[in-house]
Amino acid sequence: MKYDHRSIEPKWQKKWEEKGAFHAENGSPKEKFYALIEFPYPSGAGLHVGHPRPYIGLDVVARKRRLQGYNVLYPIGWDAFGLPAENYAIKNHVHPEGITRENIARYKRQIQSLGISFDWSREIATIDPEYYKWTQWIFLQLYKHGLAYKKEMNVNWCTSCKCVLANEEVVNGVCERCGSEVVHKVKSQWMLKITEYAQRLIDDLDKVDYPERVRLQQKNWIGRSTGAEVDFDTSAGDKLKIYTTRPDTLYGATYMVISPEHPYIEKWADKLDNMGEIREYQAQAARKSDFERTEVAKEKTGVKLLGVTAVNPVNDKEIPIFISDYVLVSYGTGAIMAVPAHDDRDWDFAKKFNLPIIEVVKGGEVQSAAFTDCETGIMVNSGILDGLSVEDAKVKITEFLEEKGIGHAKVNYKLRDWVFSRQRYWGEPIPMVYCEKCGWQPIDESELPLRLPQVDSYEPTDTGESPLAKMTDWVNTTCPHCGGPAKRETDTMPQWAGSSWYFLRYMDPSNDKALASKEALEYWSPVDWYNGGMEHTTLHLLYSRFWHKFLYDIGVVPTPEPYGKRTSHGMILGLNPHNLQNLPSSEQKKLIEEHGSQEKAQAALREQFGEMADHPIVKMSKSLNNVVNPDDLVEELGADTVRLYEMFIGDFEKSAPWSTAGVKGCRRLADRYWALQDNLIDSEDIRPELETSLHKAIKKVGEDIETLKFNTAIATLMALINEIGQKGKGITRGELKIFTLLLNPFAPHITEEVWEACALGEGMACQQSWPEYDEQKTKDSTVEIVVQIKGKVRSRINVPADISKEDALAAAKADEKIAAEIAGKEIVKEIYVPGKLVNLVIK
Ligand code: ANZ
Ligand code: ZN
Repeated sequence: MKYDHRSIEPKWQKKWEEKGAFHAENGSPKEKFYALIEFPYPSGAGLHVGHPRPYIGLDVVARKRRLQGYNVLYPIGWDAFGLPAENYAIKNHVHPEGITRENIARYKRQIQSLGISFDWSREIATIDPEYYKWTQWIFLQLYKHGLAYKKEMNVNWCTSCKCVLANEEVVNGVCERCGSEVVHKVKSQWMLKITEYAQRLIDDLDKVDYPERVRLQQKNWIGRSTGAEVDFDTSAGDKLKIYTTRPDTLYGATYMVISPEHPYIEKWADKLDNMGEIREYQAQAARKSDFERTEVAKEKTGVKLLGVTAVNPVNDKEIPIFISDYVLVSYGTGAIMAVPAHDDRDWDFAKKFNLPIIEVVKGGEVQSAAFTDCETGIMVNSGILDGLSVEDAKVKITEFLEEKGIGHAKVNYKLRDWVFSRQRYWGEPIPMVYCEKCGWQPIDESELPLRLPQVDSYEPTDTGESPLAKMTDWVNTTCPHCGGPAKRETDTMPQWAGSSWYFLRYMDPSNDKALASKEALEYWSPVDWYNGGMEHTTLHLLYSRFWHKFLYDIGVVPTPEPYGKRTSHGMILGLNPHNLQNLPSSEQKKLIEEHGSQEKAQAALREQFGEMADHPIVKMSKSLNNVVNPDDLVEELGADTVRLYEMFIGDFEKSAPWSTAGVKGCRRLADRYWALQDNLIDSEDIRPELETSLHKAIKKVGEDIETLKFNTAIATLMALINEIGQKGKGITRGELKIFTLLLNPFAPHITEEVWEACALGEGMACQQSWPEYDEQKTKDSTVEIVVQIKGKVRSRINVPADISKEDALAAAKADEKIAAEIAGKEIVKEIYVPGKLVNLVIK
């Protein structure tokens, strides 16, 4: 019989769906297991082979858990609002919903063709009004609990998306999405108080099983620091409050810096003699990103305030105040005391503006460089702190400041509140209205969902108004509070809104009374295993933990954390078509000839295509035209082969380059497995010669799946099939059963077909039990021992593991090579190390 994946795969996909094989059951008495992948954003480019890697990985886990008797929930849906669809719609004059639905249909067909055991009966899309009703409902609860507020803000503005970005969406000063320049703009924005949860978001990382790198990234992003706030007197009469992590260095503070946006500048305007210069500097700073402004290496700039000075409270010295862009308005108090001897930026600034540098911690050469590695030194030039360790000095100075009423200990976080407004069309409407009399008012919950109206044009505007602002019929409404005229909010929610709670909806996807029923939430929470990309660590993963904690606080969800365990997959990479070694050999030759050498040819490519050309292997992307679409491979070699390869390609947690030759190698495993049917022995027995290998394989494959070592699990199955082949005597039904079940999570279609064709048991393979192993039987019954003569290895022999010393020595001497060497010689010493070696000393 021929292995015809083209008929087998659709056949089983249909059967599974008909039988509801992967439908999770709410409230089943079975133990539950909730596996989650980050639901896809259905982009216009369709699925490439990198996308399904995490879906297949957790599918292997989910399928194994079902075989182990769990009630498994493994759902999927669509994160379907967002800019790319909207931008495409603008360009092509179509509606974003239409093209999003088309993209969803294509993604769905592609994912289904891979036989992933998703429970399709629970499919959701964030753009469905029945779904976003609850996204809006959560927003209203946040508002009612004081966690959503509107504020005039200096925000990040992407010049190309024409839209506000959250801090997390600005990467190295450019838009995370499109790579364009990000500038600052003052706008009134809806904000969510994630900062109120900063400490709990750190603390509760101890409650969950996350990879260390994820935990660290979240902690660093939240950026807790401890220090003090100190008030400095100024000649203007106002106290200038600063935040410092090093109050111990107060005696070394020789000047102060306030951020160019600090409110005192306006307040002091009539006292300052150089307002013109200051205003010019403010304008210059506004054009820079925070990233640019705080870069250590950057040339320091600033303007000294003429007319207002400050006083260092510990020594009553008069010190100047500057404005400089390296101090951010959004962190701490927007003002610092500068300690040039022990801070790099302050040092650079002091050198440039010729300010005194006073050493206060012993150990550096502070006139030639800042001595910053000084957390453990001894204080000098510091009055009451002299001679103390830094640690003790921190305590003492804080006490001193508190006694004097001019300062106190303070914890600070880098985390900022979450900018939640987007001036775009394709998102959830924010369910708020503005009344001249009553201010911002939430709409009544009974009016949810607040549907996104149809508009004629989605063009974003340079003024920063959402396209919805033009829909006067929709915008004009009545105030829920006084009944007078009011206007709807025209900004929409960011793409991160719908994904902040979607895993809850899967638990009870068609509930119209609540986001999910209490029973469903009790039964399924928390997600047991969540796999997703590292790029979401400080975005989605943090946002959704925040929303979940809030929902926990108001009694909606039963657990403080949404996800018990998090893992992260590596990316699948493609060949860089701009790298010399990936060019067709004729072109390579031509280029090398033209430029004189391989290096020069590559340099020319770099010249043309940029730095990136030097990397032979890069992220798959449409622009590089190195994207591999799984559809052709599924058609040609089968979904099972593609699945096997995706799992075999390398360590799941690391990135790996795609290789089409590698896919074919995995097809061979499928072919050899298929061929086992030809030599089926009609016996349920496990033959002794295969027993150890089978038990070992059950153990290894099972453990490897749990630790995401899918590649070595498959390698084990490959080795086992080799061994079966070598023994050359076919396979018993009992043995084939075990092999089939071990292979099933990886290659579900072919294993179902073999299960059925060979009548290996009642029902489908996916309904069986995961095979069990006997620890005793995983131990080799024979061991290989080394035979040495005078300490040199001369041969290796196989002996029973429990062999006696006499028998081992006899077996060694009987070995052909050894027998020849010892013939006619006298053996003066015989050593046996059990299970390891025999050493014969001869004369
Ligand atoms: C005096 C000092 C002495 C400082 C010293 C550092 C070293 P982290 O640790 O990241 O929380 N700072 C405070 N507010 C700032 C702002 N709005 N913009 C830029 N820098 C600001 O950083 C806290 C330190 O960064 C503070 O401690 C302050 O400089 C500076 F040897 O105060 B330090
Ligand atoms: Zn009103």
